Amino acid sequence: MQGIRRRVLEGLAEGPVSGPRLADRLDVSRAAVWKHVEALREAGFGIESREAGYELTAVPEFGGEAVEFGLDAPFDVEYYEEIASTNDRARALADEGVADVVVLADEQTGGRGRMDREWASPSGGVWLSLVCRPDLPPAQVPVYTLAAAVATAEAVRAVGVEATIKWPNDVLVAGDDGERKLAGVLTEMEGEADRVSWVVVGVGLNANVDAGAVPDTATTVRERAGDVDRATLTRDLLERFHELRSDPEGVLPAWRERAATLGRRVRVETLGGEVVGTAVDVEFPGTLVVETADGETRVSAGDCEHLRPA
Ligand code: BT5
Repeated sequence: MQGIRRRVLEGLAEGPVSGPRLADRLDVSRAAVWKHVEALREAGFGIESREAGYELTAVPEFGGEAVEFGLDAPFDVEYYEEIASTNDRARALADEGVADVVVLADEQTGGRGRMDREWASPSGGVWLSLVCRPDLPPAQVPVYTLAAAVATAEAVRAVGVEATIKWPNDVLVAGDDGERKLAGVLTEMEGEADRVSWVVVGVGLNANVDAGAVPDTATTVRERAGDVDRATLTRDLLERFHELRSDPEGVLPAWRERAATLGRRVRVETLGGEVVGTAVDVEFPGTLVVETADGETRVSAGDCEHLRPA
């Protein structure tokens, strides 16, 4: 949202205020205030003109403005009711040089997982991609994936879903029917040997979505806790992610606290082959330490499966 529009909205949120007074306070013309009020109405905000001035009476359910309203993190949100993939749009924005923009969609028609797997993205989810330009060497980027998984797990726990994390990027919910996937993270980057140019962190969260609209191995917030206010949930997720990224070393303790993988027997498919053993720890920037029959092995990327105890 433009800076002035955001300030007009903040002004309205404080209580009824007349157009001229708001114009004075923000040091813009009355015509500009009127223009922004109209644009906010267009975006779904209820703004009544009363004797005491403009009054904010309703906030849109979801969308860019709804998420930015009261957001305590420096992100601009670009919203789509439908898009092929928010990661693709975020990559294009990253190439243009932007930073701290979130591409958000209600529905994706070409959502992607890792290695070009399909990601089911029906209407009602939270499908978003953050464009970041961290001052990090490329080798440390995995910590962003962990940070996004922690932020997502914590945000859904706040709405009553007991989520845990499977290394490296899956947010799971355990139940009688085993562990099911509630959210996933797809991190993509571009950079040189010593410095990252951009990182796009994509998060797909099955929010107000029927369980029948996602794979059998998946679950949704709707199925576990009923529908939620997606704007509040998204804000919470973004704020937690912003806090975590500002302290990369602090991500690991938070991740360990939510990990379902540590202490479990796992099978990890890596490019170099299969690793089977007990997952004993995660090390910066996101390396899984597995105790195998032949000793300790470190895995930096791969697909992890939780096995039954031997
Ligand atoms: C992931 O991949 O878990 C990363 C998913 C990232 C999706 C977000 S949505 C916003 C942004 N824009 C994009 O285009 N992508 C990102 P991976 O670990 O490879 O898991 C993929 C597997 O999860 C699939 O092969 C299915 O088995 C399963 N799956 C597909 N859709 C799912 C869903 N909605 N919920 C849970 N599991 C799903």
